[in-house]
Amino acid sequence: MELTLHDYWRSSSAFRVRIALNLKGADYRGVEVDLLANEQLAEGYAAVNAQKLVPALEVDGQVITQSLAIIDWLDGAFPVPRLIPEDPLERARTIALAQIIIADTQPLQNLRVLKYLRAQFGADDAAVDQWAQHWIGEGLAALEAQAPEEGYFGGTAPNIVDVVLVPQIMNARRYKLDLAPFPCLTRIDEAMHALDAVAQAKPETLRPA
Ligand SMILES: N[C@@H](CCC(=O)N[C@@H](CS)C(=O)NCC(=O)O)C(=O)O
Repeated sequence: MELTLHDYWRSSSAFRVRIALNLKGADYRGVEVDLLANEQLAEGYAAVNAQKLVPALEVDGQVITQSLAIIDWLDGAFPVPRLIPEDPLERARTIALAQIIIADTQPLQNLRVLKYLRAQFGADDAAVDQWAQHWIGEGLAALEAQAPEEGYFGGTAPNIVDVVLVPQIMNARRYKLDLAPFPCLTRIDEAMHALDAVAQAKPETLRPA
């Protein structure tokens, strides 16, 4: 099976998928879509992902978009370790937690949204930081309230919630959010960073300073 990830080193959504691919031990080839150079808006890339976003995973030429769908597919193709539980109730509860980040937090601080705030509403750096801090803080607070006191969201091993948390904490730091109110989340983030799967997927690993 040939896997090609349309990727960008600093993209938090692509970072999720890189962590999942590494946890599964799946071999893949990364192709950079440079978001700062607007390569995601090029006609050629729109043929891969009509939403003009990364990540997109090509599986033997078939494209899967949306990080949640990609991680769900990976669970089917590489069942160990499982990232989304099989049991219907556990599965629903796990996806609900992951969606706090995927659906309700990251989209509000995505590049195109922040660009629009600047271009249409004259937001400056301070206003953009305040916007990002507000929405990331809301999402992390909801997750912290449901976080385990010990171990991962997945128990003794990470699941999709732990996977999507890591890039969101990275973005929280980028927008200078105070992480003191989120002790469980920062503990999990630290544990995740000790894993080789995360170390190999990190933006700094892809693009050393
Ligand atoms: N819901 C999508 C979000 C994808 C997304 O927002 N990707 C960002 C990078 S993290 C992007 O490509 N942004 C380009 C832009 O805003 O123009 C997913 O989970 O895959």
